[in-house]
Amino acid sequence: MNQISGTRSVEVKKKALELGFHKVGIAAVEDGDNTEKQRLQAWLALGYHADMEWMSSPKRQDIRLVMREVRSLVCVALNYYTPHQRPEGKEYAKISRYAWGRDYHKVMQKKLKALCCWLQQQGENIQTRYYVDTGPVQDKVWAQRAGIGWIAKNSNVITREYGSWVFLGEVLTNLELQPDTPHTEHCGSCTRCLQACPTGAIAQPFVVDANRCIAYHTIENRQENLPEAIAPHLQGWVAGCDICQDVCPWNQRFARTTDVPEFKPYPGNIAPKLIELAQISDREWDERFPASALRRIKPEMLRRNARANLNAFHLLQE
Ligand code: B12
Ligand code: SF4
Ligand code: SF4
Repeated sequence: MNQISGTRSVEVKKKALELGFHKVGIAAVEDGDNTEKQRLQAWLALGYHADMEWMSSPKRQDIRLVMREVRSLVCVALNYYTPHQRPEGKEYAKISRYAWGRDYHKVMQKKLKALCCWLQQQGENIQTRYYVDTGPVQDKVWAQRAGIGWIAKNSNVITREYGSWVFLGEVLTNLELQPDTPHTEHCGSCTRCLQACPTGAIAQPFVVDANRCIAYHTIENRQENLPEAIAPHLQGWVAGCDICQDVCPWNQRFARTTDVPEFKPYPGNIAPKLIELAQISDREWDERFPASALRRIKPEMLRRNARANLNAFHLLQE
């Protein structure tokens, strides 16, 4: 049962596309190349994970500690781009595209679960486990190995067909499937993202220092106040930051509107007012963001982020 099967790989990919994933590829679990493990270790040693201690789990450096029997990963990508644009004006708060519609974990998990159920029905003793930013798995590394796209200088995976506006997930299985060729890198001599980042968070091409990243501070930082080095440079962002993706020529040329209805933005997520969010009550927060990835940003964090922007723009009436 566990022999490398080209036919089965084709069927698995066909099923993933039928379930609505926009890209699918397969990576084999092999001994040997430790490059990504070493890069993750170097990133951790520099403290670039900030307060995200969970990033140092040894499992993230060895997929077999996540699932002992794993032989292959079926990697998938789901396009979330919609053509909406944020209005100009300092009064508006900026929410990243990834969080405009329904929580991507929920959307992806439903499809990944269906893929796992189908896989398990294809033979005896087929084991599966799925993740979408939900476990100690390096989603981007596996996606690149599976040929989905390349890890770019802004550290996101870019696909030729959809740019980087894709969520990544994977199914781990004990099946030996025919692997795809890893994707090659296509940033060339471009440095637009490095130049555009307002906080210099792209410490060097391909490497993001979370301590300096607006996305980290608006989503993950739980302190009462944002650091002095970050707060004045938020440029309106209250939930994540899309600057290094917005400036990317691949995104400008190849973004395509998604066919996933759940990613249609919630009303109010494109043009919220900073002043409203700075005063949002816990109850309003709860009602306004149901089944949303924004729920990771607790009401007090959202108020803090909005206040920091108002302060930076000198719009806060004390
Ligand atoms: C931690 C994390 C963050 C942190 C740290 C970001 C980071 N770049 O690591 C913070 C909170 C800042 C963050 C922000 C965002 N995130 Co995030 N995040 C993650 C998470 C959980 C782990 C990423 C990771 O492993 N980082 C550790 C470092 C070491 O890895 P890395 O940057 O990938 O480094 C690799 C390469 O850069 C390369 N490399 C490193 N050094 C060098 C040196 C050279 C010379 C070369 C050639 C290569 C190279 O090798 C490394 C791999 O070993 C993943 C989910 C997951 N489980 O994987 C989501 C994930 C990466 N995030 C995602 C998203 C959408 C975002 C945001 C766009 C959200 C937003 N709009 O605000 C921003 C983007 C910020 C940015 N420019 O990276 C998506 C990305 C989808 C995609 N198309 O790539 C992911 C994959 C979640 C998902 N499943 O969809 N995120
Ligand atoms: S998400 Fe924003 S702050 Fe973080 S690296 Fe990209 S541009 Fe810089
Ligand atoms: S802006 Fe340029 S360097 Fe940055 S990710 Fe896009 S292509 Fe690569």
